[in-house]
Amino acid sequence: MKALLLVDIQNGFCPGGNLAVADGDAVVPVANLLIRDGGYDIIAASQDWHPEGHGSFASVHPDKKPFDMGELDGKPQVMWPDHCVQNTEDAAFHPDLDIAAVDYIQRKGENPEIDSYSAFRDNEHHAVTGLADYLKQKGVTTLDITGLALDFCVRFTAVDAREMLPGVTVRVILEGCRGISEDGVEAALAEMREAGVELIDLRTAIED
Ligand code: VGL
Ligand code: ZN
Repeated sequence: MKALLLVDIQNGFCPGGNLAVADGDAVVPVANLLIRDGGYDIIAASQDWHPEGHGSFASVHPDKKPFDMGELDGKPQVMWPDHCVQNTEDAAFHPDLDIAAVDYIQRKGENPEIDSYSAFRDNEHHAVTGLADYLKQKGVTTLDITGLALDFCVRFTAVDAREMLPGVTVRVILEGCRGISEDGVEAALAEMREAGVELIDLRTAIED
């Protein structure tokens, strides 16, 4: 069983969004091509879904501005601009993404006290989402991951997939990802490789 997981392909991470990733919308046609031609049995998508005043927002920390380092729940935390607030346009999937083809949507980041880059669990590993159980129950053997942002949510999701889905081949399709910072992307690629994540191109994803 081959599954595709589309990470946070939302307006907020695309040009014009509140936490825009450079060229973020370039991942949309790649995702749509994978949906159409990738031969996937299952297609899942994650959606960053924060309540107003989420603790990761710089705006709730009087001494912080966006992209400063701060603390959340006593742990180091990047202070983000307000983004992907529940039921806003910023949190909606990109309008060109073929969302009708998606079988399962995993929302995350709903707890105001803790951030959740990974679609599988929060950053402190206190609570898991339903995604791992869903994929296990479907008998997934290969999980291909792509989306935004490569150095945050794609990275944490792919590393967690290796840990939480033993025996599953986990691959990240790089053409379908864009990152927030160059250094972050370098570190993310190294960490994913170290964790046994395969970094592949679009052609490989479609052909096998
Ligand atoms: C993300 C930062 C904050 C992401 C989500 O989707 O990569 N990054 N929230
Ligand atoms: Zn977020």
